[in-house]
Order: sequence, then C-alpha cells, then structure tokens
Amino acid sequence: MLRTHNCGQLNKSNAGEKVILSGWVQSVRDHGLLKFIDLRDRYGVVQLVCSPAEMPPEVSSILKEVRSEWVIRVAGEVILRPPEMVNPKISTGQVEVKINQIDVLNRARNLPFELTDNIQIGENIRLAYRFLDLRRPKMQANLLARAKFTQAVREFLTGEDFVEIETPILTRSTPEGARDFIVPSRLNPGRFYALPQSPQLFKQILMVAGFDRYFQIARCFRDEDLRADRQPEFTQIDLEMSFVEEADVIDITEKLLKYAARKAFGYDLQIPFPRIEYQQAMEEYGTDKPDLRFDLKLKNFTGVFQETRIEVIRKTIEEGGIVQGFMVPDGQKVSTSDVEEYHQLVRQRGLGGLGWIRFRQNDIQSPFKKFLEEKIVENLRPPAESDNGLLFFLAGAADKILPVLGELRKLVGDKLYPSPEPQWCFTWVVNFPLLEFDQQQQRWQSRHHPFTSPAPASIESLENQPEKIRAKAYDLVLNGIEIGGGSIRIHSRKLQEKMFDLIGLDREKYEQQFGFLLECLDFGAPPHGGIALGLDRLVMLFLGENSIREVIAFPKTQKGVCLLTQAPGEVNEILLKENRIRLQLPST
Ligand code: AMO
Repeated sequence: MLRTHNCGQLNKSNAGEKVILSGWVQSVRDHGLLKFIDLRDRYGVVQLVCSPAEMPPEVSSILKEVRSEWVIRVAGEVILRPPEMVNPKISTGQVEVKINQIDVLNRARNLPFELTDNIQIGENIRLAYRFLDLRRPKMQANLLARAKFTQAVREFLTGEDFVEIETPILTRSTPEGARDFIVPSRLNPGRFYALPQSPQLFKQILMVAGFDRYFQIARCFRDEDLRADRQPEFTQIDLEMSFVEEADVIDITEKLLKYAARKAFGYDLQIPFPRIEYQQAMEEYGTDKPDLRFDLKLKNFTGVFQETRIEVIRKTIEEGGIVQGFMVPDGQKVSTSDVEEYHQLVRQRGLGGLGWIRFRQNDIQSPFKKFLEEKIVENLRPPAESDNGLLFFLAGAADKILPVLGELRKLVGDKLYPSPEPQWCFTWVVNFPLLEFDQQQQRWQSRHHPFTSPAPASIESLENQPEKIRAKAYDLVLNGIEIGGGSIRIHSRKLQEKMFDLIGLDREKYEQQFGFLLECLDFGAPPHGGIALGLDRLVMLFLGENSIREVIAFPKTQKGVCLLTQAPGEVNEILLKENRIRLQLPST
C-alpha cells in the first residue's frame, strides 16, 4: 500500500495509529540524534521524525541521501508533539510521525529554483519547469481556487435550470474581432476548420433548438496580440437564455457572481452592480472600461476656455473640438517628474502635449501661466478645501482626446490611490453604439458581433444614420478590466440580413458563411440573449494577481509559445503532404 492517509490529514485524534504516507520531501533537518523530514502533498505538510542510529542500515543509508523533492513512502506511528513543539500554522501541527520504514519512490535532480512563494526568477524559467512551479503553495492555491470557483458556477447555473452543453472545437469562423486559428482538414483537401473564438453561433442555435437555458465552461481561441490579461486560448463562462430581455441576463449574471464569489473566495459582493451608459463612461472616464475604485472624473471645460487668448485652444474649439480634463485633489502628491511622464505619454499618443495647472492658495503654476486669463483660472479653481488641486487637461477632437485622458486618469489613479484592501468595483456599461466606423476599410463594423440586436428605438436609423444606432448590449467591467460582454440577439432573418448588409458583407459571402444561422432563424427562433464572462480574468482579479498566466495551469508566452512543450512545433513532411500543405517560409 502506498498510503493510508494524506499529508494534511493527521491530527491528535490519530495519535497511536500506524500509518503509511507518500509524498514529496519538502525539507530535511538534522538535529543531532534526531532527523526531521517535512513531507508534503496537495493536502498539506506533516513532520516525520526518526533517530537514524536506531534504524536498520538500509533505512539509515536512505536517510543520509534523501533530498528535497524526492518522492518517498514512509511507515510509522503518529505521536503527539511535545506542547512546546506544536506548530499552529499547519493542520497537522499537533502531531508528528515516528517512522520506522522509508522507501524511495523516485529521486529528483537539483532544482532550478526554490519551490517557495517568494522566488525572484524570470517567468520563462517558471513556465519551462511548470511542473515544479505548480508545486509552489501559491500556484497550488490559485488552481484550487479556480476549480472551486468553476464548480460553484456549475452549481449555481445547474440550480437555475441551465443545461451544460459542449459545442464543437473544430468549426467554422465565428466573428469576435480576432484572427482565427485554423486547422487543415485532411479529408477535405484545401479546406480548414477554424477553432471557435467563442461558442456564439452554437449557443444561439441551441436556443432555436429549444434548450431555453444553456451554459458551458468554454475554451475559446483567438489569434491576437497577447497581454497580461489575454491568452490565445482562454475560458469563458458562456450563457444563453430564451425569452429574455437585457435586465434578465444582467440579473442572473449578478446572482451567479455573488454566489460563486462567496462560495469560492468568501467575498460578499453587493448587487445589483451600478450601470453606466457608454456615452457617460466615455465622457467621464475616457473609456468604456471605467475603473471606479477612484473618482478623478473627467469634466468638460470647453465653455470655460471659449474666449481664451491661447490660440491653439481657441482654434480647436472653433473647429468643433473640446477641452476636457480632470482635477487631482491631492496635486501635491504628483511630482514634477510624474507630470513630465504624463506629458510624454500624451505625446506618444500623437497629441501636442498635456495642459496642467497647479493651484496654490492665491496663485497658480502652469506652462500657460502667462496666457491664462484671471477669469478662466478662477472658473477652474478647485473649491477652497482642496487647495492643492492639480488640473490636467487636453484640447482636441473628442474621439482623440477622451481615450488618452482615460489612460492618464488610470495611470494617475493607480499611482495615487492604491487600494489597501481588495475592492470589487463592478459596473455594467450599457447602451453601446451598435456599429463603429473602420477608417482603414472605410466601412461600418459591429462593435460586439453582428448578431447583436439594435435597440428598438434605433431601428429606423439603421440605414440613414448608422452612427446613431444603439445596441442591446452590455459589458461587465471589474476594477477597470472588461470581464464580460453580451447582448440580446437578432432573432429575425430579415433584420440579420440587414445587419450583414450594413457591415458591408455581400449576400454571397454571408450566405456561405452564415447561411445555417439565417436558415435556423427562419424556423421559429425565439427571442434570446446571453453573455460570456472571462473566467481567467475573474479568477485573476479575485485572487489579486496581475496576470491571467498566474491562474492558468499551462499558459503561453507573449509570443504564443508553450515553453513546456515548445508548441507550436514543426510538423513532419508526411503530415504536411497528407494535408496538401506546402510551406513557403521567408529565407532566414
Ligand atoms: P467577448 O468577445 O466580449 O464576448 O468575450 C467575453 C469575455 O471573454 C474574455 N476574453 C478573454 N480572456 C482572456 N484572453 C482573451 N484573449 C480574451 N478575449 C476575451 C473577456 C471578455 O469580456 N460571444 C460573445 C459573448 C456574448 O455575446 O454572449 C463574446 O465572446 O473577459
């Protein structure tokens, strides 16, 4: 037998029992006549003790050799630790196991890094030796928490009558705005599957098929540039419901998050989450992913600057531009070099420069000081109680300056107001524009995906004023990071075709790509809608991590490489031939 108990299980009620344990050697300590080994497995750590001099020679020789991370099996008796030796930090801290037998199940080479939480090594080494990295307590805890969260999601949704259904991985392209990963089909030469960017079309079809409430913990694949919160394959909590309006999807999502966050992390989320209109989010936060952990709202100062002597600003306003900015109440905490850094950021984003005014009791400091009229300064001056205000502002076309102000607001906020306690500032962003104009391709494109329903009030604008159409779409944002998005879908074939026309797909193309969906809408498609939440991002945020790689067992690097398996790898000639693929690589 390899074990009677695991390493986290023994306590004083087991005193006197004969046990067999297996696990990894965490540490070995020599204390003169006694030797201590900490034995570890997923469940915990238990202290083993023995006196090598009293052991048979074969056991003594193993005890001399045994090292960290060897896998051993021991047999012995559970004994109570003397009171002064009790370790309250571990579950087995009241006991130890006096061993009389030890077998080596496997040895381990010298480790490339220590398996503790405070390691200072590059992430690439961690990823190359992920099997060791995942033995570290933090990574074990992260993956266990993720599993617990997923389990709670399943529990909640199943309890709400959702049916878990798997959808294909080898499929056709689903447009979610990224490039597809493609897989050649040997049986259909010259044809390719696309890996799903999301299960979007299948979940809609499941509604037409009458399943009413679907969910899936779905793997999605997107060939896009990678960042700390983006992986080429990631997991969504994907839902779809029939006979619902936006409020129904929003309501069930809030309840789901409340339930799962409490069950997995013990957090008590306050629902309902606040909602903010897209337009307001852009004007007040300069982004559709507002971070509400700090205030620093943007304000419009166009009126104040209307008659300014400062030529560039007056001209900008005359040409339809705006002046927008935000006041930092604790301006004294922003150093001159910080201001310079923010100014550089603004220039990198292609804007002339950052306007700023430091308010002092009866004075100001600003690069524009000489030109700023008294009246303007007084209109901008913060209330007396925040004497140290520092105002940042930009002048220009709204669509150019708002996103930069948004970025700046986040930079300043993150630096000035780091939250000492974890904070869960969720917000829904609603009433999005349905379409956005793609300057490069000179055509309208869906902001979410082309299956999103326009808001009824906007249907009449469909053809004449596409920019005015609003979508029945909602995004969920947590601490400034988009963690979910969804919509009510189009369930009429006519409207769906109109939408494809609007985004410039010709009939032949959409019939070929989405003919199955259009046909299905013709066979009694119910009104339906849904949402997908980024599971990796949610778990990352709940665990206070900075990257989703910390909550994914085998993530890829920035270049999309798995350092453990070295995927993507080369393929042998035969396989290429069978798939009718000839490589044309640039000569190096
Ligand atoms: P969307 O494209 O907004 O919606 O995706 C939903 C959520 O998935 C997460 N996400 C990612 N997480 C990690 N790495 C990525 N590369 C990545 N891309 C997206 C985000 C995002 O909010 N079919 C629609 C949903 C619907 O309409 O029901 C969809 O996929 O947290």
